[in-house]
Amino acid sequence: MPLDGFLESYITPIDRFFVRSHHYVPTVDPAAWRLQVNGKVATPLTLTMDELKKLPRVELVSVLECAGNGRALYEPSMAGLQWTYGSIGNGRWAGVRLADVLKKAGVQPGAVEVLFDGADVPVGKQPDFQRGIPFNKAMDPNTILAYDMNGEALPREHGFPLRVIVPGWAGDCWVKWITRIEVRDTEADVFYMKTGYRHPGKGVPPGAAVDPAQMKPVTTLQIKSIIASHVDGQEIALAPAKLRGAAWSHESPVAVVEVSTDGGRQWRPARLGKDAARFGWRQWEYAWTPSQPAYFSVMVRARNAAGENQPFAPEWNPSGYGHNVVHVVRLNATATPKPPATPAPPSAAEMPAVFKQTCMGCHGVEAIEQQRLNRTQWEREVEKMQRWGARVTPENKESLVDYLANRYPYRPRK
Ligand SMILES: Nc1nc2c(c(=O)[nH]1)N[C@H]1C(S)=C(S)[C@@H](COP(=O)(O)O)O[C@H]1N2
Ligand SMILES: [Mo]
Repeated sequence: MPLDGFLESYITPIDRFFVRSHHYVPTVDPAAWRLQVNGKVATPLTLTMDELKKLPRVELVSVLECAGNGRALYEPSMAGLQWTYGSIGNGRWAGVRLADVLKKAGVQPGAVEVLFDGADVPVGKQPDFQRGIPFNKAMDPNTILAYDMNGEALPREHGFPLRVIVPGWAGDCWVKWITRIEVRDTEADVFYMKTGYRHPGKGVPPGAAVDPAQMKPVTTLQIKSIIASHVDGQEIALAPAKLRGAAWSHESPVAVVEVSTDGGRQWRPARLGKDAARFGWRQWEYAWTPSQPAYFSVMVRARNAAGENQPFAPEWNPSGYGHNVVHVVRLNATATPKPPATPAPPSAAEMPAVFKQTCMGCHGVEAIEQQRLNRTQWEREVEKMQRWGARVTPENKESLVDYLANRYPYRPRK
């Protein structure tokens, strides 16, 4: 979602909503679709959509944000989609309470986790996308199985016919296309719980390798805010300006949004938008006139009802999750502002055959172009892809790593 998506409307329209799918988007035949509920339950269930829709309908607004939103802002860089600000949207979701479905199946004592599996099929030897949440969060009345998004049937890309909505928690556990719900008395030993989407729960030395066993699954979002009306380095006139953006939190709603136009010395409250929902984002605005021709560091920070603030320095973690550093845009106030430069369109990449054959069968070139990896990191990625089924021969491996390291070298974010 481009920056203006934070400003245009309170609810993010479907055509602007980011999509993140690890595998191909499956086509589910609604007539043949069933939802299985099994594991530690008294009565395993197989439900049709009509049966599911007999349960009470609930509706709520919630931000959906990828845990990796802001990954591109970490240094040193790491592999993974180089999201800056846009892997987020504010949706209106409707469906049934997960708790109602679980109660219907009758949960047995000792349940600790509820695991979701979707209809998407992994490419090659990639691990299946299965992700769970603790049993308590599953029983929360705001955790829902949604069949509608923004007042229409859930679109294919967003999980048709059914996905999990876990308000306040990162996108990775909002499993799409769900076909099976498993109540468990142990934590599932699946890749996306034991290896993927784990966080050390504290800052670690930048660039450090951390054993996945020492990390915990990603859970809630972070208190966060963004300036969306202006971009870093922009020239502005010596005239009244309106700074605008959005702020969001997790289970505790946004309480205050503050703006500084002098590099963080003084902070003043922004005006909050009228639209609000416990798990939704809050739009904000702040009127400001630059006092003189100068280079201003404009910042925004939010605080939630629980008193949590945003940090000023990043807390680096191996997969680049949970980036919520105070957002700074530097604005050059001048009597003769130039409009922001439009970026040159990307040039069509020339691809050697080995690259096309081994990489492009599963994903597009964009997944590669955006990375900021050094040679060692590229080598590690190629080895990961080999484990995931990419056909890389020993002779090909070297030329592939050479090509990637030379054609797509590490570059700092400016
Ligand atoms: N079955 C399935 N569910 C999934 C995923 C996936 O790859 N497969 N991706 C997850 C991730 S990482 C995110 S951030 C959100 C993105 O949801 P969206 O594509 O509707 O924006 O879906 C989650 N649910
Ligand atoms: Mo994600």
